[in-house]
Amino acid sequence: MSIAINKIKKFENENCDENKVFYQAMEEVIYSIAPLLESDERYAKYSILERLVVPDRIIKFKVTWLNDKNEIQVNIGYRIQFNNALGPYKGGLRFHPTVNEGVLKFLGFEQIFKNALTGLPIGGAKGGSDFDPKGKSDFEVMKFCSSFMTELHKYIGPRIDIPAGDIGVGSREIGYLFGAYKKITSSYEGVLTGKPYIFGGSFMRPQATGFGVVYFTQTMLEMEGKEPLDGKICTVSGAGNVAIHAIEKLQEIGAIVVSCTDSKGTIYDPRGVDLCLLKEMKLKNKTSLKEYIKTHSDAKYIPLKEYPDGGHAVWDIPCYAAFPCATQNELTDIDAQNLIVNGCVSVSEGANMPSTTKAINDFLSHKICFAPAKAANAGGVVVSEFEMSQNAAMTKWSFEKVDEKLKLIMQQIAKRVALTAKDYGVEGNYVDGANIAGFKRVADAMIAEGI
Ligand code: NDP
Ligand code: 2IT
Repeated sequence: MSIAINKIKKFENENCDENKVFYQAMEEVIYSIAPLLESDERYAKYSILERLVVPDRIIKFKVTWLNDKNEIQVNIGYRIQFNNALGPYKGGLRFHPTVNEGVLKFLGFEQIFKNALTGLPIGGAKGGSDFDPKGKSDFEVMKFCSSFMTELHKYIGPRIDIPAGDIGVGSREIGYLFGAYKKITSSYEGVLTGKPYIFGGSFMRPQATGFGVVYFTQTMLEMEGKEPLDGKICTVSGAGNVAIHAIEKLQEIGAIVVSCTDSKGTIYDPRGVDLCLLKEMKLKNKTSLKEYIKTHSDAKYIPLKEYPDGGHAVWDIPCYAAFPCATQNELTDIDAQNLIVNGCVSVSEGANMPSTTKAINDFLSHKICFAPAKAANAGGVVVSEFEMSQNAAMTKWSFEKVDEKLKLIMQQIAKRVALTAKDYGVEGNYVDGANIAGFKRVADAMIAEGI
């Protein structure tokens, strides 16, 4: 442990406000891999940790675009290419006003280990902009994407770096980004994943992360000797791509999902969330969740600000399994305590790092089955890699084939994580299992590739 603590101290100056989430992600990995660093001196000899925590490059650029009133707007764009030891840089783009270098460093760092856990040949990256697609017209989003790509295209390529979606970036944005790339480079190639199906997208990419987190949870519960999800009450946060498809798969297997959230509040529907309505509201019309109760009088809408104790209403709902699928640090230690007291058995992270460090420690010390993001939400990037394969071979796989392969990989990740935890004396701790297994794969490739 002493080696790991020294490493943390060395990076303490990274802990300025903007870097807090990056530091949080880094600290978790360093603590988890301490036994590995102490048992195998190669990692110190080759300075693997020092090399891993610094991105290969941070690309930062200005994005100027015209709004519908013909006024010039300025945003900042980023691509952080973190590590390509295992394959070309791969990871999403986030368009959200909270995006800054620290947030993207945390997401890019996590992506390295997530991608390693898939067993597929993909490195880690993340990018995005502080641009807020909310309230923008379709033409404004199109103009922004086109300007963003004017700069980004210089740094990406199907064998170099392949961006995809994340918060605020779905198939519409990927479509506009692809169109701009094609126009600038005169080249039709699989440089982005998450494309609409009609021109190079894969079946099931929209569903992949949400379905994957459920497949992972099913395997984890079975391995841990817990009852399966059918007939059980589940809570989900978020109402975006990941949340909606997690709800869809949970309902399909017979679970009763009683919640969803957006940035303004929570819906609690004890009869089970009306998925058709949710899709209509969020995927088509982008309306507030508040509208849900207009047609569902049994459901309750709890505005975010009205929840008094610093916790989040969604984690105070009694459930068998919880699925945080909105954003980072949305589940605090207060929420963890509420879940534990209410008898929750399993927590699976669909979002990236939705649980705070304290919350994770509470779950682990109470023997809650806890599926960490970098393992549980890998389904999205897995199907992204399938999309790359299909594009490279100029072919299309069926929905069933993609689903079957996704399920298999999610089961394999869960088993690899559980086995690694056991091998390192921390049986049942999927956080340490995921960090050690992911780190080992990247680190061994880095050693083999030299400096
Ligand atoms: P979407 O943009 O589709 O949806 C995001 C959802 O989270 C919305 O309901 C949004 O509410 C809510 N949300 C966003 N920011 C906040 C915030 N600061 N506080 C409260 N709620 C918030 O994104 P995705 O569903 O794609 O992504 C959700 C999470 O899953 C993210 O952590 C992402 O990194 C992660 N992820 C996504 C993958 C993918 O394939 N898309 C793959 C793996 C992980 P509102 O609409 O009100 O803003
Ligand atoms: O966090 C993630 O894994 C993603 N946003 C998806 C990345 C990808 O390349 O599909």
